[in-house]
Formats: sequence, C-alpha cells, structure tokens
Amino acid sequence: MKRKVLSVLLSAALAATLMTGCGQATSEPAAEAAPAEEAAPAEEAAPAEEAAADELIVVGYAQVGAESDWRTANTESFKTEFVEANGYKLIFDDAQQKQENQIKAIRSFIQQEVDYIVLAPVVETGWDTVLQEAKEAGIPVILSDRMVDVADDSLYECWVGGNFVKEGEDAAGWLSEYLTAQGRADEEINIVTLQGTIGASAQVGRTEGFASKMADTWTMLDMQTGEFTQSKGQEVMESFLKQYDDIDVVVAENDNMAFGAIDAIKAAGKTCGPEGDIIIISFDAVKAAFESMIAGDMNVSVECNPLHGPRVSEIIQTLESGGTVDKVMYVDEGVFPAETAADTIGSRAY
Ligand code: GZL
Ligand code: ZN
Repeated sequence: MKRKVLSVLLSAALAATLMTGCGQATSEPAAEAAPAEEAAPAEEAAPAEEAAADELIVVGYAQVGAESDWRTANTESFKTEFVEANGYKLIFDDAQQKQENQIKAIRSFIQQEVDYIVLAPVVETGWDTVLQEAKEAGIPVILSDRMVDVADDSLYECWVGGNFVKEGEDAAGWLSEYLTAQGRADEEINIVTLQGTIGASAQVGRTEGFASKMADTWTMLDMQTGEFTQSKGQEVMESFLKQYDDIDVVVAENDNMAFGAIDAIKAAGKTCGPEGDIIIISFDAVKAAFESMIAGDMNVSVECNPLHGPRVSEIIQTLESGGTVDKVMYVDEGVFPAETAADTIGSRAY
C-alpha cells in the first residue's frame, strides 16, 4: 500500500505542476501561482485517517498452518506485532500445511502489491518460481522459521529462526549426559524418532543433528513422520510399540508429537518420563511441555523459540530506513530438563 501511495502522490504533484501552466504541459514559468488557499487542489485531500491508512506498511504473511502449540504462538506473535498502532497492515494466510496454498498466498500478496512478504516455508524445496515472481514485482521476501533451498539466495532478503541442527545435537548431548548420570553409558539403548514434516528445515536439521551425535551403544530402531501433530504422533508411536518390544528412548521432533507418544505409551500399559521405562526427548519447549515434565511424563524439551513477530518487524524497520540485515539470523535457545521445569515454567513467554 505504501508503494501505491508514493505513486499517487508523485502523479498528484505532477498534475499540480501541469495545472499551474493552465493545464497543458509547458516549459513556460508557471503563471503567478494563485495564493495557496485559492489553488484548486490536485486531488481532494484525503481525510487524515485515510492518509494514515495509506501510510501503513502492508505485510503479507504466508503461515504454514495451525498444526502445533509452537505454530499458534508464532502466529500470535505476528498478529500482536503487525498492528496499525505499529504502522502495519497484516494480511495473514494459513496454508493448512500445504505448499500449494502458500504459493497461492504469495501470488495473491503480489497481486495486492504488498510492501513485504513474510514466508514460513512448510518445506525447503519448490520455491524458486514463485519467489522469482515476487522479486520481479519488487517485493522483498523475509523468511521466518523454516528455510528454503533455492538456487539463487537473492530471492529472499534474509532468514530468522532456530538452529535446527544444533537443537538435534543438543538433544543427543542431553541424552548422553543423562544416561551417564544414570550409570547406563555402556547399555545398549534402542531409540525411535517421530520426525516432523519430511523436508521441513526443523525436521531435516533435528534429524541430522541428533544422528551426528549418536553413541556407539545407541541403535536408531526406526524413524517416521508424525507431521508435527499430536494425533499423528500418537498413531506412529502406537505402531512403533507394536513392532518393537524394547524401546528405551523416544525422540519427538516437536512437543505435540511427544504428547501423542506419551498417550500411546500409557495406553499400551507402559511408563515414560524420569520415573518411567521410556525416556521422552522433545523439541519446542512450549508451556504444555513444561506441564508434561512437571506431571512426570517428559524428560526434556529442547527450545525452539517461535516469537519471530518482533524480530521480523525489526528487520522491516531496518530495511525501511535503508539499512542492511544479516542473511541468516539465529535466535537464542536452551535445553529444558524436567528437573527444573517447575522453577522455569513461570518465566516462559509461550
Ligand atoms: C520450528 C517449526 C516447527 C516446530 C513445530 O521452527 O518449524 O514447526 O518445531 C512446528 O512445532 O509445527
Ligand atoms: Zn533397552
């Protein structure tokens, strides 16, 4: 919208210049300009609120969906940041975890001539064409949360999100320390993984990071996607429990799948968590994960901070003032074990 206002104002100024030459283009010095109060305004002056509305920075946000507590917190952080009081108009699209819906949303944002496009790409591949269209339309694209794998990285301004490989490494590091503390460092440990949406940066990074730190005594029995949802996570865990009679550890690539896995374990008459038979390692560290750890069901959650709204707003303000931003910006994240969950939950922002 800001973009349009600029062109209207420029043409109005041009019209005003032409009109002082009696309406035809002239190189003659403008006739004695009538005193300002009598000059016919080039355009009916827009009422203040309309002008203010036209000054808003219009941001199109192509969100993944509403699949998890993390996603809900992420959406909330955008909806509270990108408000008129902060100088924005937000056009929000929920793609229900379908890439074709995100591509449609980006094309709609281009049609609406938004000032910025923010994309949380559901998977990493398949974006070159539509991001090229945004580039040709002169609309900057900011990536938030997950990454894209494109041939030309000039197709996006920058990316802000979690370091997913490090999250996976930190999860394996926690397990190694935990087993050592339990005197189980030399025990054969069987692990299953509930993966996130296959091809999503969070899945790719967490799987890769954990695999890179596997101990010699650990065996990854199986990996399958639970699509980052609680219901699918429960379903996959039920199948794992039927196939394997000795599962020592579940790695759930987000908290919602961990909640589903915990339900499946209990339904199978088994136990989990710090006092149970099966260790539950999760990612995101949403509030409900702290509640699960306090309830004794989950052992640890590796944080992936979703509050990207203010971060993206700061990036836009920098770009608006002609500044430059780093291509890749990681957010700070920690590892939250059950032992400290009760003390920490009160300070959690999501
Ligand atoms: C991580 C994000 C993942 C979360 C899930 O940045 O992409 O997607 O871990 C969410 O909870 O569904
Ligand atoms: Zn075992």
